[in-house]
Amino acid sequence: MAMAHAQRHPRPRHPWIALTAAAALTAGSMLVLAPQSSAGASVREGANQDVDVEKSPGAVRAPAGSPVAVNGQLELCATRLCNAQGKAVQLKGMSTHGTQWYEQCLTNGSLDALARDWQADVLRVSTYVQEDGYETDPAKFTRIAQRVIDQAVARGMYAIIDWHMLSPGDPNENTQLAKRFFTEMAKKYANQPNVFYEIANEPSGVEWSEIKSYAEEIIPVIRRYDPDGIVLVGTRAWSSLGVSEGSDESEVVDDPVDADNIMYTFHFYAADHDDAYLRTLSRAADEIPMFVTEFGTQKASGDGGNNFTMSQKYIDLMKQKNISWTNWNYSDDSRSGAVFKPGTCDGDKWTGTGVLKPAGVWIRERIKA
Ligand code: IDC
Repeated sequence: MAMAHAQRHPRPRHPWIALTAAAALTAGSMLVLAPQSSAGASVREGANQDVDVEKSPGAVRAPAGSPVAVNGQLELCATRLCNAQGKAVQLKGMSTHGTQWYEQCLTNGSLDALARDWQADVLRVSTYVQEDGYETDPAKFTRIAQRVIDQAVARGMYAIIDWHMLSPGDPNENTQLAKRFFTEMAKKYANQPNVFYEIANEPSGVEWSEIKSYAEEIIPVIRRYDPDGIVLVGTRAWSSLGVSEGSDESEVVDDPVDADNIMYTFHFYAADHDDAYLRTLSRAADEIPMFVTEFGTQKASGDGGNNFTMSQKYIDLMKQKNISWTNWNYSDDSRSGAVFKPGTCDGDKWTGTGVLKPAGVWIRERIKA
């Protein structure tokens, strides 16, 4: 699948993109040839072949020049996300909407647009647990998530496997389902360097200690099959690091999850979440690894007017501190935060700005930047 896809790519613009990731990993002197500033956004347009990417115990294929070919298996170095060469990277991309509602927005065409036109490094695939999601048909929603993740993998993007628990807000209410889901995911993706496991989208109404114990129950389930996959842990009060329930990052900093190679998530909606939230994220990122797996330029409803001024402050902070991010969401839902104009997902035109709402135009520019 990756091969077939890659053959449609244009000829390399730069001779050095033929450098394979495997060669890059072994030939230190050649590393200077590869762009090091971001997750490889500037090289992927030229991809025209697959290359080997190391992932213990073997190697997998990824399109040359793609984010995964350039950066390989990621890992944590202190509080930063680093690539296989030990260099800090910032991944930027989009989150899907709930796949129970907007699977039709996740096609070969739309994912080509995300990888090539938007030049995204990462796709977050949101499997809701409730609201007609996973709990109604685990096999079906596992199949959908794997189908979409496989398409991201074929394009050399990273993928976040998002267990989109939202209501009820206690992740422990879904522990058995979560174990089933993540066992199947970790088994399937154990040899892929592409995936992150996001084990709890947005806990709410529950103490950090409860989230932490949930994480310490789920992480070994994943690690049994995928020992070096990075796990993303939601934080208290809709992944606000506690701020939306009157707390702050100190509860996590003082009592971190007992596991390696994990990051914590922070979500914000810029028209609601102002400088107090921004400062919390900034402080936290100096102490613990942070990944913004969801944000919007509008209100927390995902709708209403965009606050691009506040959004830019977050974008600047995240760039400065190498905080990776995925924006909510890659669908044509009528709300302002869904990037496509309504009806787009019924057609086959995905590229450019004509199909986008204002938030989509704005976020595409920032992913491409
Ligand atoms: C919203 C969706 C909307 C859906 C609602 C409830 O846009 O269509 O009806 O969820 O499922 C979050 C959540 C995310 C929300 C989003 C916007 O993680 O599921 O999506 N949001 O409200 N946290 C803060 C905002």
